[in-house]
Amino acid sequence: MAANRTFTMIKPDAFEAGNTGAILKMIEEAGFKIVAMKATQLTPAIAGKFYEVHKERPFYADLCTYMSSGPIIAAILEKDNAVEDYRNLIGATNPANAAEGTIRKIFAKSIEANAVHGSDSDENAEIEGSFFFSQFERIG
Ligand code: IDP
Ligand code: MG
Repeated sequence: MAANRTFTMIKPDAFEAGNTGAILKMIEEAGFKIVAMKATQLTPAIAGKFYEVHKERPFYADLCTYMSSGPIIAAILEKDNAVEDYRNLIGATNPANAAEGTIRKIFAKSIEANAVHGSDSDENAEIEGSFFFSQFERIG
């Protein structure tokens, strides 16, 4: 996956609340192109694998339960400087600390149920995008 791409999920809280369309609108209006997208639901085991880097953190078990609690949207987004620009669009992990106008400030319910995922590096964007999408499920 090229360095101008990032990976996102619309998490169960935002999907359940019917905020998928509003979040995708913000993403497109910020200049990101959707180059892969699907609706799916993670099993606890798949969520555990996706968040394996956090397995020693105290919130890991709850996070895996939460992330498998309902449907999500997974997508690959393309834009110059995609990883950094998308992290700026979504805002801080804890919505209480997120800047005004960011996706998490507007839609997140808590530090755990924080509406969206965004990759934190080009390397992880590649790993995470490939975790969800084969080369035939994405544009380019
Ligand atoms: P990020 O999603 O902003 O990159 P990470 O530190 O990578 O934040 O954490 C991954 C996810 O784990 C967060 O998006 C959130 O859902 C959850 N999380 C992070 N910190 C906490 C916490 O202190 N309590 C509960 N859940 C947390
Ligand atoms: Mg992270």
